[in-house]
Amino acid sequence: MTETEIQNKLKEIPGWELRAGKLYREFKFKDFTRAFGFMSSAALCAEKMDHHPEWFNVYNRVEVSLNTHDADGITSKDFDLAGQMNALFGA
Ligand code: H2B
Repeated sequence: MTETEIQNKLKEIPGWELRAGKLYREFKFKDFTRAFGFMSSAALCAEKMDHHPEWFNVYNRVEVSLNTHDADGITSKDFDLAGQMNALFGA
């Protein structure tokens, strides 16, 4: 996807931005249990899609970076997973 295509698609998925060539969003939760529950659900979505996030968790915070290494860039799969994560998060 071109930078313009990416910027246009980003408008459809609240909270996500382009950072270092990847789709990036920080999710914040009430506590660790909720953060980890989100990660468990997202992991099942990711596995089903065979598309896996790069992520970092400390306590109630989950930082997610998405790209498609097979394509060396951002593809519709990244937007698909980002949308599913937003749906799980509820925003
Ligand atoms: N996840 C992500 N984020 N990008 C990929 O290119 C990718 C993946 N490729 N998960 C898949 C697995 C590939 O390596 C396997 C062999 O299908």
